[in-house]
Amino acid sequence: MTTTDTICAICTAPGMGAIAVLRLSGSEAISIADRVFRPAAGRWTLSRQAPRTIHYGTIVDQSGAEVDDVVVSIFRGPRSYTGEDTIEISCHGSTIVQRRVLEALMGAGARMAEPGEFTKRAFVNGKMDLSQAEAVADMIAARSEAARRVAYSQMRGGFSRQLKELRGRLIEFASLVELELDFSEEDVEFADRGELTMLTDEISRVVGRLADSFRLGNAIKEGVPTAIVGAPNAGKSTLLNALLCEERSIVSDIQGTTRDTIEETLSIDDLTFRLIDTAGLRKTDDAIEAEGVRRSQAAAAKAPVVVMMIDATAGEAAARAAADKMRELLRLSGQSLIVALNKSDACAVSPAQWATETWRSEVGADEVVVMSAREGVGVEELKEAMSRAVRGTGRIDDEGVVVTNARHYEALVRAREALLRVRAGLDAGLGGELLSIDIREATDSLASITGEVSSQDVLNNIFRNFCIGK
Ligand SMILES: Nc1nc2c(ncn2[C@@H]2O[C@H](COP(=O)(O)OP(=O)(O)OP(=O)(O)O)[C@@H](O)[C@H]2O)c(=O)[nH]1
Ligand SMILES: [Mg+2]
Repeated sequence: MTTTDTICAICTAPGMGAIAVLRLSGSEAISIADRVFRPAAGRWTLSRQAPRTIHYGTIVDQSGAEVDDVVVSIFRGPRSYTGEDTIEISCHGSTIVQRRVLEALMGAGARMAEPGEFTKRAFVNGKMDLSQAEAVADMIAARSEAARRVAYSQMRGGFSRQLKELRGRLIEFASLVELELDFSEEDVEFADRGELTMLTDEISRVVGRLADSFRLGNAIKEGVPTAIVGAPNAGKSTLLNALLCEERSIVSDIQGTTRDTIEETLSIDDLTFRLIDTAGLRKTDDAIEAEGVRRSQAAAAKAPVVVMMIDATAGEAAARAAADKMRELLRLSGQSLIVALNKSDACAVSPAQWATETWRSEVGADEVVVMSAREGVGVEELKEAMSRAVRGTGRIDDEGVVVTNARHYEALVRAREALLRVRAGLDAGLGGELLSIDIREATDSLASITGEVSSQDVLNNIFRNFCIGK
């Protein structure tokens, strides 16, 4: 990718909507547009028009044939998205119209943009930092209100500001420590070790909090995998249907009805859950069912939230035995476990009588919900428990910065480890040379998030995952 030629792309999704937008960016953007644009009235060129004005006219192809009536907006660098001269063309929405306009632009000298190339240019030209550029992709892909909110806050730079400030303070110390090295003969300390310890602790706390928010952030961005597991006939498929308010999964009184995992998304408040109905867990000789059981185990192992369905009609002891058996089969670790005591409508004694707080902690569940999936009783309570399982104590509000990007998370973890080494070094009274290596590693890791330090490979990798036209 060079950043000197002029690029063009269709920015809207193909074949949808009344109007589509194409974009041209680069030093020749306006003159290329002039080659294909005829004003509706008069004889003038876009090149002579003021920036940030819009103009009505016709696109003509290389042979002079009229293609469509359009509206053209003019932006001159650096006051544009990419920081370069940019033209936006709004034409009619059909795929064929869009393609003909694009062909006309390429015929006039523009090159087709690569994925993310507009945003990459914006980054290269200093219009935004790397984490903001990545947030643009998240914004486009946002599937829930929570995902939109965290992407928007990152795009506006909330995340970058905090990191830049922390990094700035660390760099000051790094320079002082490095200055000491120049005076090593004289045994001076420019960097106050007490202050450096306090700063290291403070930054570790912030970096640690950001890194810890990734679990929630990633769940918000991708949707939270939530496995519904349990013995055959516990009512798992009935629950899936009740949550979705549709007959998605086959329900029957035959054990082993569900054989393959079924996945559907569900929004609760502003979160997206990826519900996975699984095959009932039991030992079986049927090869297909056995494969289903294996898939159930795999789904539960990967899901951060597990809803364990138990048929509660046989009473307390049987429910506890079922929970124990399933925990053993699933080997859960680190997941939020919600035990749903189902079929309360058919219970002689309501499970609410025996499913106390003590019972909950004895079966090792984070939450217990008494419900009847068939009658729709307790479904709302279960949704609330699922929502709590994801949010935990972490809050996503307008101010709360949540890390949603795996690359940022890894950089934060590296920074946290380096800071721990700095702290250990300070405690051990290590010399400046050794301290400064770890301080530099921490500042470089933080800088890689905003792109102040980044390799070409990393950049290419990031922008490759964008859509074309952004
Ligand atoms: N009384 C009562 N019956 C229920 C309830 N939920 C499910 N059932 C019944 O229990 C039987 C099994 O339900 P499913 O939803 O197919 O159970 P499953 O856990 O998906 O079973 P497998 O797919 O075989 O593992 C069906 O006859 C349902 O109608 C409930 O809340 N109350
Ligand atoms: Mg089922």
